[in-house]
Amino acid sequence: MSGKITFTMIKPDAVADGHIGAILGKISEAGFKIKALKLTQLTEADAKKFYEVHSERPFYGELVEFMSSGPIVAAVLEKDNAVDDFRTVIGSTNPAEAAEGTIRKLFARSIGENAVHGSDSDENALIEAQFHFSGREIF
Ligand code: 3AN
Repeated sequence: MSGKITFTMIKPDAVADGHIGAILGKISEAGFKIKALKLTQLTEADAKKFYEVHSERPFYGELVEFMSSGPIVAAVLEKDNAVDDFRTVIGSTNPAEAAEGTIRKLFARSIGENAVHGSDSDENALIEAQFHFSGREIF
């Protein structure tokens, strides 16, 4: 699967704001195939582990609290060049700086509550997919 998959979450802000359908639509229109999908909620411990690489950053506590504050949609997506192409589709971390038409420009509330997660490398895409899904949940 390496090079062809990425992992995403529709974050609690976008789920609460009713954007699940619209975001999945943008993902499909951009040519990604859904390999795994679920509505779920991270515990505080899950969010701490998932974002461990950011544990020294000043926003870590806020990020963990936000990401465990409500339901999310987790998904594994497949496409050639999936990681980079998906980061283009979601846009910059800060929605104020995100390109027109990107998911964050359209749906994010702020830099912290920024609608979607996208893996930053092929290696992390696999780790993140396996964090959320068992083998029998990925098709
Ligand atoms: P990206 O999600 O675009 O890869 P990262 O990996 O730098 O961005 O940050 C991970 C997450 O941390 C972001 N999606 C966002 O929710 C949060 N975050 C990043 N920078 C900030 C910030 N300056 N203030 C608050 N939250 C932030």
